[in-house]
Amino acid sequence: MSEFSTISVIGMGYIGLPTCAILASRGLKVVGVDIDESVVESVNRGEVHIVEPDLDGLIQKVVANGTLRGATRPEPADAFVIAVPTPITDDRKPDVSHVFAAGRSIAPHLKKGDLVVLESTSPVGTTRKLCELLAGERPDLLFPDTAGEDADVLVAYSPERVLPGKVLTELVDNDRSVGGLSRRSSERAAMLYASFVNGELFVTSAEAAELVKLTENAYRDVNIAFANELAAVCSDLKLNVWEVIDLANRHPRVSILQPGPGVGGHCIAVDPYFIIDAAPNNTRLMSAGRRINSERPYAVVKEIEAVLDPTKRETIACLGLSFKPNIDDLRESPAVEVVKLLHEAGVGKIIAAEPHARRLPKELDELGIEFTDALTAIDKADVIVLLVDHRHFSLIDPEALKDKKLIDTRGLWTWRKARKPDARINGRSA
Ligand code: SAJ
Repeated sequence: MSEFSTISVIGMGYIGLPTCAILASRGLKVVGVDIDESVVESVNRGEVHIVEPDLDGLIQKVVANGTLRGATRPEPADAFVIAVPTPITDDRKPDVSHVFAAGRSIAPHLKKGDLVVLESTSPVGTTRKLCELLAGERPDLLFPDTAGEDADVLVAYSPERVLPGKVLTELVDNDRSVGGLSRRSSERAAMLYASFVNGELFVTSAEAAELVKLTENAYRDVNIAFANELAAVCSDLKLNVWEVIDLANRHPRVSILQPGPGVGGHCIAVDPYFIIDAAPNNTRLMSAGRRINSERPYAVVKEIEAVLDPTKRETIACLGLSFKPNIDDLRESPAVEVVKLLHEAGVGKIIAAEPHARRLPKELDELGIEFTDALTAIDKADVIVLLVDHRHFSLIDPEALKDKKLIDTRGLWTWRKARKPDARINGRSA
């Protein structure tokens, strides 16, 4: 099998763009394709449209040296990597229409020997359906779903599993599952990833690789739900959940995650539904986990309401809007949900602060929520609700919080920062 010379990455979002950059940095000729013209234009100027550490410098470099170029339509290549969004519909069914649209767009350019790899998080069976679609569009070529090892075009699934904020290192260092629709498909896909992955590559079936990806995120969701359930239990029993978790985690086989105002982002809060949809009668735990996590913002609002003085209209400062610490991504953010629910409840005057954003997201701006920096918000507020454990907030002087009512949904000020050195009795300091 020959080496690859040109790779086409379909979709230049949170995964596609860093993948373009890494492939191009290994000397491969990469064409990044996106239907959004503004994305293509910005990439061709050597700029990035997403926030990810070190990505800007790398994109600038590979565009300047001509190894990466953006285009709005696919062109012939030796390998096509599909990294497009797979959201859920309003009734929580997987929406794989972008995957199939990408398939239709590359079909006319396929030739004998080409590889197609799907990376998007997908319901089990999607890679096979994609292959059937390609075969339907190109009856002149043989595909592995029917021709097996005699196929002209090779098709595989290999999920991304990188953590936003650490994408460039995790793309290279993480192990990867590679699931081909034939042995040759797996081998060819593994060869592509071997060009930039230092982690191990594990070959399996496309269907197993699809479920592996969904399982990783469903596992984390259920584990966060456990921490969130424990937070509710501790609230009933008037115990500090952070202390309980901290101490339970001293057990060598216990590792409880952190509770918070809910689970956000575009992966963990979404992917379990792909499994639930496929096996509704056997996913009671995952469904319960989803419910527990989605109900968290309501619990936070109740907690806020409980500390408000009913005789006056108090000011509530909501600190942090992103879906997790130290990033600017507000997608599916439980913090935004809390602010919206508070507004709906009509209690108090709400001020929001998010050090990683220049303005409020439209959905909150339209509600007339005030937006300021954290210190101003704290200064004006009677109640302070910490929604995201940004590093920035851990630097706030505790003096500024004195005499304020605090709801610390992340345990940043009330436990992690004020870790109890006096909790040990064996003389060692914490
Ligand atoms: N969260 C908690 N408590 C915790 C950990 C997280 O409440 O102890 C919340 C976060 O605040 C956030 C949400 O969960 O709202 C998700 O954050 P995350 O950091 O756990 O994960 P993501 O969504 O940024 O990235 C996940 C990762 N998956 C796993 O760790 C299994 C990443 O590796 C995947 O590549 C990514 O989903 C994806 O694209 O699927």
